[in-house]
Amino acid sequence: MKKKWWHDKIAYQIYPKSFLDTNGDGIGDLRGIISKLDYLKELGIDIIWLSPIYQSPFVDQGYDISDYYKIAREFGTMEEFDELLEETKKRGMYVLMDLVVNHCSDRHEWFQKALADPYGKYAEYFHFVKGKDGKEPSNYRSYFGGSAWEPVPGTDLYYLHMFAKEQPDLNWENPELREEIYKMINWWLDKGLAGFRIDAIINIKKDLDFPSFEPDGPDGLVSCVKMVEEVEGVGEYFEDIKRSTFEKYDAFTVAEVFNMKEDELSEFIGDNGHFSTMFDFSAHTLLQGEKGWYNARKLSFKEWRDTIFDAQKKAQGKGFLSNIIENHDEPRGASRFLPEHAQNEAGKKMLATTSLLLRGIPFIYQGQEIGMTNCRRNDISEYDDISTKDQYQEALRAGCSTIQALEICYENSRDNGRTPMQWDGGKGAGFTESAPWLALNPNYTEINVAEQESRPDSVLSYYKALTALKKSDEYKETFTYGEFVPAYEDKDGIFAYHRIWEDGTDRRRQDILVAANYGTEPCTLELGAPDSERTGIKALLSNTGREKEREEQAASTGCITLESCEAVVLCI
Ligand code: TEU
Ligand code: CA
Repeated sequence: MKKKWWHDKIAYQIYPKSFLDTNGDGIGDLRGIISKLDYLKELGIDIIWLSPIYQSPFVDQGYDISDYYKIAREFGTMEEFDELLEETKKRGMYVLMDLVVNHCSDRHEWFQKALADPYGKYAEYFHFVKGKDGKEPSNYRSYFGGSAWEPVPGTDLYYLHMFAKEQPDLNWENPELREEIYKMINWWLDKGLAGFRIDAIINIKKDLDFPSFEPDGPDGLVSCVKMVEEVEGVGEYFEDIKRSTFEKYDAFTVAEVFNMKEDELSEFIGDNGHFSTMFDFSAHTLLQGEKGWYNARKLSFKEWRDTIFDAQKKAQGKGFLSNIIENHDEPRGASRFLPEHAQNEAGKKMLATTSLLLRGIPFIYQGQEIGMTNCRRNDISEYDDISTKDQYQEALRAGCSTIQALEICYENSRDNGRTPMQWDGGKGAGFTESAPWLALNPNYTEINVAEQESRPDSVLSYYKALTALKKSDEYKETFTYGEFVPAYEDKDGIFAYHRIWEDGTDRRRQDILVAANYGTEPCTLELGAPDSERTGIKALLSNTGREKEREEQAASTGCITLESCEAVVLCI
């Protein structure tokens, strides 16, 4: 594999609205981000991905862009953005923007012009399609519920929106539209961006016949994803984008891809792939319900671990995945992936250990580094997220009580990841001095940065140790390029793997074992016969401060015992 500048980097996702408010309007802002760059640097972060900060009516929290060339007033000014870029450069850091080009906002000038002249040039920027027998052109359900078609007033046309009706889909078939988008991407890259996280990109290719499919729900509709799965040729668009933009700048791109066809991985993220990398969502999609959140599946440890292992094995030798525990669309990983008995600091550190040292680029989501958790609400009106509101109704329609439906939102809501960052234990959690745009998780009094910064055994301190280890001169090569080899797969509750690196030229070899016990009982692992060239086993990190103890045990018995919720990183 060709070496790339971003292979050994650690990334961090900022959800700007909830990061830090510096002007007292309850909304996070660019100034807030600038003021925390040293915090991120200390955490070991190289790349910062900002969820959308463009001008937007915020129907879908900025994923509905009304002007791609403007910074949302709520977040600050273009001058502040330039300052942010400059300040990150000073610190040797990189910035990614969110590229949302499957759709824009219905308030975007293009869409406004299209509505004003539904048969004119700008209508061609969207999918304006004639209805069938006075009804929608097809039976697609949008991702946020209801028909994916909305009437164009005063005509027999409908426009397509795979997400909210305020997010009309762009017509990628139109070369003029593509040129507009490329121009915009290059404009941002010229400013000095390192690249983009690319939103919902698999959806850009449509079957222009818009065929209807067998309904998959009582509403008589079928998820619009069905059309995406059936249609061929999205890769040609991806190549066109890459050649016209990213490639010229050696930009880093991380794609949000669901529903990729099996066997396309190399095409997507290989040496000459469409993108630098893409998120591994395999563990997240595993839990998705067939019908929605209300029938989301319960997690079995083994299935979860095996799914991650599978994704790792498939990517090996092909490309680099980007590994996440959570993001702004997902519940908090500490609440979702940790079994009840492990929902504590040791458990959170264990989850970090097994995730961050996988092969690939780790993306830490804001608040994950202090172990922020899901947040319970008492009424649906306390939620903001458009998808949560839809899924709540969906659960009620399926026969759930309001209490059950709220429980479902507690477990699955996208707002779980969007509650404001918990900087300290004071009023407003150090996030704001006024009322936050979305209510804080009340546990900020216990879980917050200030408390954890002052405590060497905190989750935050551990994250710092973990990123430092991953980037250390001595082990960096292995953590970056080392082969991923699963271990002790037959042991109940054990999540373990080796990272093995061999340098063909000077015959150096490093074998690092990452092992964690997600079970409730202690478990002993045999380390195998010692290698003749081995100079001794070294414990590089332990989430319970047992480095010495495990080293001695390994040296004297050839085994290590992991207590429940214990994780250890050994160089063997
Ligand atoms: O998400 C794309 C997407 O497919 C989501 O519907 C995802 O499946 C869902 O959020 C899981 O609950 C991206 C963004 O990450 C998301 O925030 C936006 O709402 C969406 O695109 C539309 O831009
Ligand atoms: Ca603000």
